[in-house]
Amino acid sequence: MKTSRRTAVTTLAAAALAAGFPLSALAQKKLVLGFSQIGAESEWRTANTESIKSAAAAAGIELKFSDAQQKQENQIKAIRSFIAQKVDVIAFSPVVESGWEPVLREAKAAKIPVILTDRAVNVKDDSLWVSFMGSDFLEEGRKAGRWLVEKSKDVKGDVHIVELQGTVGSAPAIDRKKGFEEIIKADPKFKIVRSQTGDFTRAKGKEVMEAFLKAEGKKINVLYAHNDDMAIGAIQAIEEAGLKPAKDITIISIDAVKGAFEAMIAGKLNVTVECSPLLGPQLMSAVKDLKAGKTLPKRIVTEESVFPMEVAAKEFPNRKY
Ligand code: GYE
Repeated sequence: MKTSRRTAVTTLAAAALAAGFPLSALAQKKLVLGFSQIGAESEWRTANTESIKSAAAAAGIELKFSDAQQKQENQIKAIRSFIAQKVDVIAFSPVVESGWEPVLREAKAAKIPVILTDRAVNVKDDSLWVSFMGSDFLEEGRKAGRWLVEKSKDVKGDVHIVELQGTVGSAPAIDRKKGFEEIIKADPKFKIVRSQTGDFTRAKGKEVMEAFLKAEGKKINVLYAHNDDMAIGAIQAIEEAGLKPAKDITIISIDAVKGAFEAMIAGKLNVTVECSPLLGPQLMSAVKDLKAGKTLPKRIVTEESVFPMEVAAKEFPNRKY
């Protein structure tokens, strides 16, 4: 005979009572969320981690948090350990897009729902994850491109652009490049003369910008950095080369972290495209909805704006990350 859900619950309650557990303990059984974070490569990431930890605490969800130090293999290990611990829900921010099928299939076989936060995966079978919440990176790249097109509308000659890409193979690096190129290709005066990864960090951003400056020198008109941290590192390299950031070289970046606002207020960064890391509250309500039997939307997109340096001082007090 099939046991109905009600009978099963009553039996569980009876067992709990017999074992000396107060019933309230059962009712209060905490939801457990396993979260695999990429690392701590940027100001954005630190704010994202903080948002997830504080939202879990506020929602009364037990968080098993694991830092992968930018390595996919560590993320896979963490997800396997969450499966072994039978957590209720797994969420993770995938460092790169590819290579997730096997571990996602293991989670599915264990009937543990997986939510993607921040970055997407590239898998053929979409049933391997239930929802993806985060920004539209393609649109962020387009916004950066549109700002540049508008800013350069009176420029007649070539506009030489150097690009600092994010982590190779990551969704934001792929899409921010694509979205930007899609817009600037409408006018052949825009030329990307160098493009290399700075791995989303300040140190790498500085190092690669030094190399760009050595190779191209004063030919560089624009720097497009896939995140603020790399732009901030590059600003140092530009100053050390005796040039004026935001004047001799126009600088565009993405994230809109506080460090970018400080750089804009100091007159060293021209514009930042917003990408919000504050995904914690949204993630916790999704976890609760899932456990209440609700179906989540497959895609939850974060709303964001563009902040040019002219509005930086006014906006700064409102910034939460
Ligand atoms: O832009 C960058 C971080 O995935 C959106 O990762 C995120 C990116 C963010 O390291 O600063």
